[in-house]
Amino acid sequence: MDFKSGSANTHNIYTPFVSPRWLPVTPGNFQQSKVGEVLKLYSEPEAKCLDYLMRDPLKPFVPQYHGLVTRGECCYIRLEDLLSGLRRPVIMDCKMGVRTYQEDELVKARSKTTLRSDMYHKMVSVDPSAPSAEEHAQKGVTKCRYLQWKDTTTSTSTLGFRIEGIMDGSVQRDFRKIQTLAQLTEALLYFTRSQLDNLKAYHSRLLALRSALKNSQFFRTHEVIGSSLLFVHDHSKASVWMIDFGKTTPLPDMKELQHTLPWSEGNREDGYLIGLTSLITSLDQAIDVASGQQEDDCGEESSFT
Ligand code: I3P
Repeated sequence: MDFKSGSANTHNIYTPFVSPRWLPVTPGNFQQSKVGEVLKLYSEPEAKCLDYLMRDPLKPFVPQYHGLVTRGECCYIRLEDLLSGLRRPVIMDCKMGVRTYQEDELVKARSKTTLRSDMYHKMVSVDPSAPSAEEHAQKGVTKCRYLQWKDTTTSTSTLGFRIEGIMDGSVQRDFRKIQTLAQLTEALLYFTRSQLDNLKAYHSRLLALRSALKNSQFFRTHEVIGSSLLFVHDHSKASVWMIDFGKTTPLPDMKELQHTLPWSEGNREDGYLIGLTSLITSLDQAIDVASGQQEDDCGEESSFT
């Protein structure tokens, strides 16, 4: 194609660091469109996935895809705006899977050693002892090294997903310390302010998603990397969406994935269902805690009546 397109990135529209609505960090990647639609810079892998998803049982869990549009010299993907009509949405972005780099990225990284100073600095700001002596001397790390480091120091490699950010007026991105289901449950209670209706709505939506994934030809035949589940609630309305397919690719040779198996290089397993199970289990626990809190509150109220 003749127009500029996006790299196979997984940046999403709704987390505020890249949103056209709130402080864009990568403003070129997104554009406002007519009401009810957002435009995301074109990437071929993502457009192909969305096209397929519109004919798959996962369709109700994905923002509706309305084809492509050209603005100036750039091409954009036209997507349903998941926040349309919401007055004060609270958002959580969970990046799914036990790894956030493609097997191809690993292979390329072995032959190409482009150093990223931005990633070196991000690494040092979290843990000054993380880079090797050589990386300190170069003041740079490869992208793959950074992504692998981030995956193993967050819940990605243990729980099969990580919370990338929560937006409730202000943005919070520091969920790196979450390593256990108990800590995840706490984060979910914080995100929903222990509102039982929202917790239950999220829980049943994830159960419905799990059933749809079982019946999905798309899911069986794709390595899903760097894709997020976007949790959105606004007062009582709560829903979850699958977004960001820039690094999701079809498997070669009619191969199919389980999405539950541990990854070893070559098997292309992504651990997506490991992450989904962690989320469902934790939501179960959060519902128990919130129900208990509600009963306590009722008990306290009735003791005064
Ligand atoms: C970014 C994050 C993104 C990645 C991006 C990283 O790190 O890992 O997933 O984009 O790479 O900078 P962080 O969240 O710690 O800031 P992709 O998933 O699209 O590779 P990039 O800077 O090359 O876009």
